[in-house]
Amino acid sequence: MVPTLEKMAADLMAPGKGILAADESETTMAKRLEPLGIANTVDNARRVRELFFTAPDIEKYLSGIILYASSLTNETAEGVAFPRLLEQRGIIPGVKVDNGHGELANFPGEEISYGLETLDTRLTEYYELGARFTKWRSVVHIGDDIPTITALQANAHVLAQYAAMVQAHHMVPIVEPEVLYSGTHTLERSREAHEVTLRTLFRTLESYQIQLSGLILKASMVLPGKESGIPLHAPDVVRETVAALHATVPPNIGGIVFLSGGQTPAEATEHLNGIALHKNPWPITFSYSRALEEEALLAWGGNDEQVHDAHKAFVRRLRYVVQARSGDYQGETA
Ligand code: 5MM
Repeated sequence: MVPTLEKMAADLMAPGKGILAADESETTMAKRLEPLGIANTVDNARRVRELFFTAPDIEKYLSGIILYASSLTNETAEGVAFPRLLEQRGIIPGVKVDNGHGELANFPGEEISYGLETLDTRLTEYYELGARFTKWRSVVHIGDDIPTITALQANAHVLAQYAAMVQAHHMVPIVEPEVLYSGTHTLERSREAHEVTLRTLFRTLESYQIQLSGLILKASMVLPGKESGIPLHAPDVVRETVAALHATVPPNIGGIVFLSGGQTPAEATEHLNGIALHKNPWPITFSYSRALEEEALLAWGGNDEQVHDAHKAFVRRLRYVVQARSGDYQGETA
């Protein structure tokens, strides 16, 4: 029997687990590898993903992994396709389906995401390759007079059309309206930007008749701008993030997964733990990329002799974030 979208979303939000975002585009992969002295070749990007997907015991911590479309056809050194490997381990393969983003004409400093025109055909192809859920990211910049309502509405319409198409293909859409950490704004300004972004998005999703119980929100946390000079204070981040989400996100969505957005692994873990300690109407968990991968990539350095250390660093962080998603994180103990 084909599971319902609601059940598929619940499987991704399974207690004690979360999602790894391993969906870096070529440009983002270069930013991760080059500082470590690793060449950003197609094979090194494949090796990075093999490193994460073959780590011991990850199925205890991960319900799903988001792949980059071209990595759906990548294989391990032993010749096992990545989606097959994940399925065998009981991890649901997903795929990022936006084609990036770029300038929104007439709205300096704001961007719109791309990819709807070819999405229907690509979804058929990705499903055949093993993907069972999808993710689309749009970005929201905070500046003097931005975000504007027009840019938020334009992006919300794109996210809603994406979600409708994905549900028609019987896959769970993750909608990711990332309010960026970069900037000089205050914590209060970040909360305002989150609230207007999410309110606009959910009004639009409802008007497109999206089945909310079969949809997951990938949310950023409310943070003072990275270049603001304002230090991060965990109780403030947690309080403002919870307030913004409670004020704007309907209680009947499938769940909320958080992105790390440039926080350190420890910050992203501590903040998630604080959010989990609140009484929330939706299940919450992580869908980090950088905060899960950073320590392991540093330990690996592109050297096959360091795979064991890299796996150890990755699984250690997974253990912490899994504790945090239930409010059980006690700090960096081991
Ligand atoms: C891994 O980065 C994802 C893809 O971004 P690009 O298209 O720029 O390569 C991104 O969507 C990611 O899934 C989220 O931003 C969460 O990642 P972080 O590192 O913020 O946890």
